[in-house]
Amino acid sequence: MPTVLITGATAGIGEAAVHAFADSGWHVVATGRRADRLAALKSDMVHTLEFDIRDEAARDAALASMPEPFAKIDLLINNAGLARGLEKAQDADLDNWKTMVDTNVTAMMSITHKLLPMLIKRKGAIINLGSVAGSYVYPAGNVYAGTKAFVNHFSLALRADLHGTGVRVTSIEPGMVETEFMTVRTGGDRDASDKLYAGVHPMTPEDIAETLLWVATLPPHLNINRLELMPVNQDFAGFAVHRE
Ligand code: NDP
Ligand code: 8X3
Repeated sequence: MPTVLITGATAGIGEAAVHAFADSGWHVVATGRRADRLAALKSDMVHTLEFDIRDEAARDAALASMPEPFAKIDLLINNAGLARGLEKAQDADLDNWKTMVDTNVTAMMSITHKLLPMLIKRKGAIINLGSVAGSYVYPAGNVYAGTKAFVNHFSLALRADLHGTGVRVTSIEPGMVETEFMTVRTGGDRDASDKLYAGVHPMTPEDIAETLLWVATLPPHLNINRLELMPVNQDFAGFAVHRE
């Protein structure tokens, strides 16, 4: 069976994806920082690697330690990512901006660069977690939206470069999925998270995991380029007009 490496596997979409792929017989390499969460995922089908995705030396040491059959990656799911802060640009914390760029952009492209030779050799696949925020902006989305626009577009650019190699590339671009996303964004405010999702009937991490598995198991001649998903109760309309 093939092997998938899933970044950000300790919560939300990544964690649900670990279960979906392992339950379908895939070998899974699950990565993240929280050791206790990783320990809970470990099984015959799931090998875990603990590292901060921004730390290239730690990442490379972890990747070099992988036993067979986990060492040969067929599918990279770039899922690790976060939003920090809900302030408008003029009030935002620059450190939050840097954390988002370092994680969502720099670390994501770096692990992709690292694994590309293996993925090409194995005619594998890459699935990136972009976002609707990368296509439709909203107030206080600022740098998070910018990083996800990068992910959405980098996926298309990768696809162009990998044309002819047999490597498939997909950008998955969800709207609201109830995970730890909002709790992380607000620095631990569970109430804010509960309020955001209340009455929305948001998508679940399992909805997205099922989509990831579906994309990954399509016949090898078929490439989903990009896929945008939203809860029915979320919408992308709404140009703001300021009247003087
Ligand atoms: P969660 O906060 O629930 O999970 C985020 C995961 O990313 C965790 O496993 C976390 O692991 C990992 N992560 C964050 N920073 C680092 C780091 N520096 N090093 C290693 N791992 C890291 O969020 P979601 O499941 O919602 O988000 C997953 C992806 O989906 C993100 O890229 C997000 O932008 C995207 N997305 C989310 C949407 C949503 O509405 N929830 C919608 C659209 C896209 P740990 O803390 O253990 O390191
Ligand atoms: C997060 C999606 O709609 O909450 O990437 O901004 S949304």
